[in-house]
Amino acid sequence: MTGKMNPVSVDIIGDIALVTIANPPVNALSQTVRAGLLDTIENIDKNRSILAAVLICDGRTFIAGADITEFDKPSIEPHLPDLIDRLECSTKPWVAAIHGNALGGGLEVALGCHYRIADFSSKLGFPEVKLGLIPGAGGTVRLPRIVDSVNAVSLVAGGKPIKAQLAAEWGLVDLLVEDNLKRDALNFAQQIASLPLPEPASKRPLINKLTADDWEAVLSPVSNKAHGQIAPVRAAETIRNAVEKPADEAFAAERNLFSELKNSDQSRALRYLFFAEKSASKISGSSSVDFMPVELVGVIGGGTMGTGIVTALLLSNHSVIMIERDETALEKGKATVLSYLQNSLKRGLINAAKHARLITSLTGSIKYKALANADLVIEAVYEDMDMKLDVFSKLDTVMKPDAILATNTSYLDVKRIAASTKIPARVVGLHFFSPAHIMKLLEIIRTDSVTAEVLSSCFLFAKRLGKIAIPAGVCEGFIGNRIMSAYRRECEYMLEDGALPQEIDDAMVAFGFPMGIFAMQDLAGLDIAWAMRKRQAATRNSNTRYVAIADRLCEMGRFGRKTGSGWYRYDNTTDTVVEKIILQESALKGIQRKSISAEEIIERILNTMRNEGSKILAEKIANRSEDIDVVMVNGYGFPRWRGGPMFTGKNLIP
Ligand code: T1G
Repeated sequence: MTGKMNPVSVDIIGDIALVTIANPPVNALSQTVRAGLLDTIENIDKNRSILAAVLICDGRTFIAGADITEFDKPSIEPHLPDLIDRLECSTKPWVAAIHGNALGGGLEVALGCHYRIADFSSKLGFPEVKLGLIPGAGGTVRLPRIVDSVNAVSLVAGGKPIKAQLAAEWGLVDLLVEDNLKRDALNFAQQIASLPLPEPASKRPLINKLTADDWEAVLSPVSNKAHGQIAPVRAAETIRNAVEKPADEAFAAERNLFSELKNSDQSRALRYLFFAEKSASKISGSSSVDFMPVELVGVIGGGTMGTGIVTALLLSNHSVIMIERDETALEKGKATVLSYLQNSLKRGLINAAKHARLITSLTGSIKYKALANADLVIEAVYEDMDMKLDVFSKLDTVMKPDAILATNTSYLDVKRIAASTKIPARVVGLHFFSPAHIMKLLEIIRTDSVTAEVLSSCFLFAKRLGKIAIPAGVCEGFIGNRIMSAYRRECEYMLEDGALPQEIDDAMVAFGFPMGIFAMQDLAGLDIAWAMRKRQAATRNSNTRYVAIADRLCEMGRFGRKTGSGWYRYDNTTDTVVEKIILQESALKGIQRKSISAEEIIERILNTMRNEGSKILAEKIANRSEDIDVVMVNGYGFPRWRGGPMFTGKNLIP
C-alpha cells in the first residue's frame, strides 16, 4: 500500500489475526480499504501460523457500506464483488465482529465472512434501495443461502435495517455478545479455528424455495408500496433470481442490474438528496461560535403542534414544561402527549424504562413564571399575530436573559415578533411540521437581529431532535409554505383554465406525490387559508389574478374532510357542486376552458416551484437550491426519487 495511510491494520493475537478497519467516520469501503483488505486476506492465507481471522472496525460502527462518494467516479480495483469472492474463498475462517451498523457493502463483506457475531445494539441491513440501488457485491445471492427467502426480500427490498437480535433469530448472526465485542470475537475465533472450514455462503444450498404463488404474495406488496420507485421492485426480483438461478448467473444478473441502477435518474436523485440532507444538518456558523445548552424547554400551547413538539422534545431526552391557558386545556394537552408516548412504546421505538422516564420529564403549568429556568421556549399557539405578540410579551418578563425564544409560526413575520421583545437577538423561528414528533423537517428562521450563537444552538438542538434543519430567512411562508402557496395558486389557475381537481390530483399522484394538492387541502382544512385570504383581501394587489373558487366552497361551509366535503365529497355521494362553481368562475372571467394534459399539469407545477425557488434564492431566503429540495421532499411530499423541484430542473428528469 503506497501513498495513503493503510486503513486496514493487523494484530496477531496467538494464532488469531485481528484485522481492524479504521476509515472514519463510518468505515466506508473506499478503494484504500478494499485494497488493504485484499492484501490482508492474501497475507493471512499465506501465514501458516494464523488459524483464523477476526474483522472488526474502529470508531462507532462496523462498515456502513460502499463509499457513496465514489459512485460518480470511475470504479477502481479491487472491485468489491471480487474482494468478497476472494474473502469467502480464504483458506482460513473469518469472523465478522459487528457493532454499530453493518449496512450495504458492509453487510455483504460480513456475508463473505464464514461467521458473524454482533453486539446487541448493532443493526444490519441493506439500505441501498434508499439510494435507488440494490446490493451489488453478491449480497442478494449469499443472503437467501443464509436466511429465509421471504426475510431476504424484506431486508433487501424494504431497505430498513434490523436489530441484531432479530438477525440472530434469522440466522444472519451466529452469536450475540453483550459488552466486549473484541474479546468475545477473539474467543469465538479461537473456538472455531480448529473446526472444518464452513462452506462459502455462495456455495451453500438455499434456505428455502418458494412457489410461484409464494413469490406473488411476496412481490406484490413490494410493488404496491414502491409508488414509482424502481429499486425496491428490482431488488425483490433479484432475490427471486438468486433463488431460482444458479449462483454464477445470479451474481452476473445482480452486477448488471446494479450498474444499470447506479446510472439511473432515480439513483442519481436519491444520492443527491442523501448528501444534500447530510450537508444541510451540518451545524452552520464558525467553530468559534459558542453553543447555548438546551436541556429544559418550555412549550406554549397544548394543541396539535404543541403536543407534537413536546413529544419530540421528550423523545430526545429534554425536560419539558407545557404551558396552557387553564387546567382543562393543560390536562388535555398532557393526555395527548402521553398517548403519543404510549404509541411509541407500543411500536417498540422506546422501551418501558425510557417510557417511564420520559413521563417524569414532562411537567405543566398555567403560569408563565414556571419557565424561569427554561433554556428555550417554543411558542405554538394559534396562527394569529396579536395572540403571538401577547405570548412573547409575557415571555419577556419571565425568561432568563440568555434563554432562546422561538415561535413555531408557519408563515407570520418573525421579525415583527422579535422586534416586540426586549432582546430581539434571542428570538428565532422554529417551524415544525405536523405531526412534529414524526416529521423530520424543521425550518430554522433567522432574523437580522438573531445572534450566530442562538442560531448555532438551534441547529445543535435540531440535530439532537433528529431533525433535518434548514435555515430560512423571513418572508411569508419561508421556503416550503411559500412554494406550496405558489403552486397551489397555479393549480387553481388551471381549474379556471380547464382542469378539474381530480385531474390535477391524479397527475400529481402519478408523478409520485402521496396525494394531490386538493386532497391535501381537504385533509388540512380549507378554513385556515380562507381566514388568511380574508385578512389579506384589503391589501391584495388587484392586478394579480385571483381565483375565488375556494372562497365559494368555504362560504358554503365546505371546509374539507372535517365537514364532510370540500374540494371533494366524503359521503360517497356524487358531487356536482365543485365542477359547477368552477365552470361559473371560468365563465365570469370569460375564460374559454380547454382540457389540460397530465404532462402539462406537472410541467406547470414544476415550473412554478422552480420559479418561486429561484426567487427564494435571489432574495437569500434559502442559502442553497439543495435546501429547497430537502424542504420540498421532507415536508411537502415531493417524491424523493425525483430529487426535488430544483434538481429536476437541473437534470431535466422527465
Ligand atoms: N459513503 C460515504 N460517506 C458516508 C456513507 C457512505 N456509505 N455513509 C455515511 N457517510 C458520511 C455522511 O455523508 C457524513 O459525512 C458522515 O459519513 C457521517 O454520516 C456496494 C452499493 C451509517 C446510519 O446507504 O445511513 O453499500 O457530513 O451523519 O447519523 O452493494 O450515515 O460527516 O461529511 O449519517 O451516525 C449503503 C448510508 C451504501 C449507509 C450513520 N450504505 N449512511 O449515521 O452519521 S451503497 C448506506 C447512513 C452500498 C453495496 C452498496 C448513515 C449511518 P459528513 P451521518 P450517522
